[in-house]
Amino acid sequence: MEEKLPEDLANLSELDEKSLLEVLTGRFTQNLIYTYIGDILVAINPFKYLSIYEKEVSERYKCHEKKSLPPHIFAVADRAYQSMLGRLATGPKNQCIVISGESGAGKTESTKLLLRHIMELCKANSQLEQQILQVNPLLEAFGNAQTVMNDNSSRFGKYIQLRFQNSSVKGAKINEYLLEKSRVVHQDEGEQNFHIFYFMLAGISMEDKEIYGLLDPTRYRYLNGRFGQEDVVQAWRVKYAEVCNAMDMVGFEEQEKVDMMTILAGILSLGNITFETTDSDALKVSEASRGWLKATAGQFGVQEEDLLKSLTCTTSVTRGEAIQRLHNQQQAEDARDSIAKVAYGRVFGWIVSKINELLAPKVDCDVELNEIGILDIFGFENFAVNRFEQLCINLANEQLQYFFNHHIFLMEQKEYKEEGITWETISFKDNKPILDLFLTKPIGILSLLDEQSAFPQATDRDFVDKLNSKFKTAPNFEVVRNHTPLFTIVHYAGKVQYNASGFLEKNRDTIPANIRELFINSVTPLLSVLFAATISRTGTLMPRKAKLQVADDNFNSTRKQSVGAQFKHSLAVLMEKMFAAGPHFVRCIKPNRSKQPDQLDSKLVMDQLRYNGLMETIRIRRDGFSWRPAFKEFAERFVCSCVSILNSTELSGWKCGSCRLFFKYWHQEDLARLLERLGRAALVIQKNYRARICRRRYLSLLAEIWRQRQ
Ligand code: AOV
Ligand code: MG
Repeated sequence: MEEKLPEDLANLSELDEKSLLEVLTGRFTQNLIYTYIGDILVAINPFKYLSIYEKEVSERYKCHEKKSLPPHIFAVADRAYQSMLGRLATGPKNQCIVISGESGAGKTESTKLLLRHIMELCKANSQLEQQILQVNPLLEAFGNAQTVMNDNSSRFGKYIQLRFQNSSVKGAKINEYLLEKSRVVHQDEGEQNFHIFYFMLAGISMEDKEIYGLLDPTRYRYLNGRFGQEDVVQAWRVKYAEVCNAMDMVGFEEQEKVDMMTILAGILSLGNITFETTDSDALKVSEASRGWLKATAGQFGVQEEDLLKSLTCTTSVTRGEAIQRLHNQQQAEDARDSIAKVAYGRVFGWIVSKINELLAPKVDCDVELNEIGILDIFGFENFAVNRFEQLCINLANEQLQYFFNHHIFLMEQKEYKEEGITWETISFKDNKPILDLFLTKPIGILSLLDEQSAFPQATDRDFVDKLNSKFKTAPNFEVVRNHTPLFTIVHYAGKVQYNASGFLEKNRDTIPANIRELFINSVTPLLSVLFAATISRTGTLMPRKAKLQVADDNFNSTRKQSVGAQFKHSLAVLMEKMFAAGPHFVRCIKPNRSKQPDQLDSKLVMDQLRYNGLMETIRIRRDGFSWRPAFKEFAERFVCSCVSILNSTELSGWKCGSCRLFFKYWHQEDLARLLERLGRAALVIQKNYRARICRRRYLSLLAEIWRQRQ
């Protein structure tokens, strides 16, 4: 017989790290990857298929009582959905599900399961449901890639908002954050470019290959990774068919798909263009890559001379006069890579905006829509070399950890204090100082980076020197003495050393001035649209006049926002939205670094439990009160003097403050069930109560109903 291990860590009688780890390990070895801490779900990545996601399972988790079934990701979806419908409590209607965990911990898989279950719950009309479910494979193909930490690593962050009218889904909207464009032109050892390139090369028919001008995959400089193994290629082939299918389902037009693939082919050819200097020191495209230049021009639908010009010289306009400056070899290579990055970034942004257009709710504008948002970002990263992208990714993770801390520890304990509830304060690792280190004005890391980025002559070294002098005594910053511009930040999830080479350039994200002209004149319809219009961060395609802020537009560099500033802004907007919603938390844990099933590395898991603050979370869920309705809110829902109604039930363990009640997380469900059972009787009572019927009679009626229920 297998030992029955607790499903809810908040019920642990003995609470220490050792017993916590024992329970989780014990459950993991029995393939029980989900465990609750009260209303929070802990999920350990199994790295293998488990038969716990079948249709029958998802049926059981519909409108169920949490206690009646084992912990499950579907239960989180169910709870978010019921909360949105106001069935559990009268909190905010909009909900957000926040999934956190380091790279490879299982966030994206969890997101897909949540989405799937929510679609089941709302019995979506089949076409819209299919469209919404197809969004993920599409975005993953273009926005995910193999890294050393995760074979399907999200290289962008996304917030999926499902929009509902009452109980039925009406549409969806995606916000995307900071695609790691640099991956298009460079991948570290053991990593790959975005999936779509491999899928396309493996899956495309011979005929289409010719049409798009694609050659053997091994010939492309921009592509890392082995192509030989037939099983891998076969899997990519299947994926390519899936992507094509997803595009059809979501509603992309044939021409748009063709254009998209042609642009991708163009990016690959572009990467093969190399340069050399002639004896007379002039720069030219190397003999061997003349063919690639021609191919690229064809694929991008532009004139070969124009393409050549934008690679080999810069045109700047000073007082109405166009001045041309020839590039050196390095500058030409940088120009080539910037074109590839900007083109890919635009295609990705366009896909998102197109999805948003196609999935926008088709309802009258005065109809009230409620929302469930699911946040799936790139997890915390610590590679051998950490660059600007890792800095932004880790900042986003700090922000999420702060959101968690704020909800779980700060808000809750503040209310105990305000309302005079006897409470022994639970301390937690507050990461606010790290957030401040990044975000405060005028001397946070991002502001200093912007300041340096504004000086054309400043170098990455200057930036690090500035950091060193400003933050040498800051608690979460460590100076690194080295020839390379390095610095270390002690994040909530561990120390990360950053290499600042390229920070200024990436933060400015400039593109050669004549690139836009080049692409606007492209005969490929999609390319000219991408560069004639601007895709806003919110995902809609807008005319340039209505332009908000877009990372890679640098036609007017003085007014353009830096990548860092923009990211900071979009995080702030996201947080505002999330703070206004009812939160649900899923904490993903990675069991081992080698992506193996049935292996749990105790130290690795313990580290994650610690930095996630899970011990403290258990304590607060065990001893604390996670549901704290104000008297009015409670009375409106349960219609009466709160205390007398509660006394007439057999609920125990709740407390009464000066203007709100304090409940354990399970009380919410008990009361919701009671309310439901009251059914019609409650309606009668409610009416009578409003008619100021004798209160005593009302109470006895209620007590009667409660007794019957037992
Ligand atoms: P992540 O989203 O948290 O990393 P993923 O969700 O991509 O991590 O999970 C990584 C891999 O773990 C997946 O590709 C699956 O092979 C496996 N996996 C995760 N969850 C499950 C599950 N419930 N059942 C079976 N296999 C699972 V990153 O995006 O890198 O931060 O940026
Ligand atoms: Mg992911």
